[in-house]
Amino acid sequence: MSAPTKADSFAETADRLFDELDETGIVTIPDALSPAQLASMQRAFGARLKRLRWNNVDGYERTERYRHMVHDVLQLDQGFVDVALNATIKHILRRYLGPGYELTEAKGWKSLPTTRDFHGWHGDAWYDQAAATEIHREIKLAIYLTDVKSGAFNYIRGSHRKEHPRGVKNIEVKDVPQSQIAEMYRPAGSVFLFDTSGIHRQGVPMLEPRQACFYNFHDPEVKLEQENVDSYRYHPLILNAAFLGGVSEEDQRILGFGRTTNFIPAYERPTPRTAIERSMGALHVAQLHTRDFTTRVTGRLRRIFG
Ligand SMILES: O=C(O)CCC(=O)C(=O)O
Repeated sequence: MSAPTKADSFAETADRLFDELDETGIVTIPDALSPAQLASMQRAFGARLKRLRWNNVDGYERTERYRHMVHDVLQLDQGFVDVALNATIKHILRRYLGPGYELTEAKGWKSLPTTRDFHGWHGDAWYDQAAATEIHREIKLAIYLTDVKSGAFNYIRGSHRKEHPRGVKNIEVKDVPQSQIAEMYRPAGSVFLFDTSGIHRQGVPMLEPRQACFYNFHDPEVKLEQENVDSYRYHPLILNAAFLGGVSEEDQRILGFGRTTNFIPAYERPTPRTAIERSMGALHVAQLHTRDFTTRVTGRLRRIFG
């Protein structure tokens, strides 16, 4: 018998990881990021976490108490694109989701320390369940950007593909043995995949800030839940040309090049303008007027006296 080739061992490893994902709903992908990639991603993500997004400054979005959101992370650093197109991950996703799967969302957040169970047990509802004749497949890829020693991602092994995803009350899972729960305490740079129909949550308590990204992969032809259409959650990916050199045809498909299925022309978020937004806008304009006035007056004084 001839010695196994590099390609054999790659496929064998990827198939073994696929089997684990298929059986338990969750699997860790070893060595998905190099230390240099991780450091660069951490820097880029950290820059976005420095301040709230406002006017001409990029930053995080804050619509809830315990999380700072960073959307569209594929813009931020090459590593965020490379991990989505990692050969082992593609091999697994092709098998699990079928050849037409795409990356449909790439975002991350900083979770703030709290003892509140604000992101409890659930399966991710994303497709139109009334129209669905099956439990549609979706995989999330999780990337830890900080060491996670508390508030880890939790997943009930084997709970995937049992029913349409929904919120799950604590009482419904009270008899699940601890040994069935994957508590993903892991160092920064860890990457894992999970089937989002399985029951999962952000663990409590969160004792220190945690930074993590979650990517979403599914078949873009599946009809979305209306709420996700209204919020434009699965908008075409926002990409950065600097990171797209030499992408293969398959990678272009995964990144949704040219796909307009979920594009909404002239989209406006159906959110009423708040008093805070109006006041901030008015204050900002007042500041611009003052600056302009001061510049003109000092210019005139300089011309007269100077
Ligand atoms: O932040 C976490 O650990 C939980 C993430 C989660 O529940 C999700 O992405 O659906």
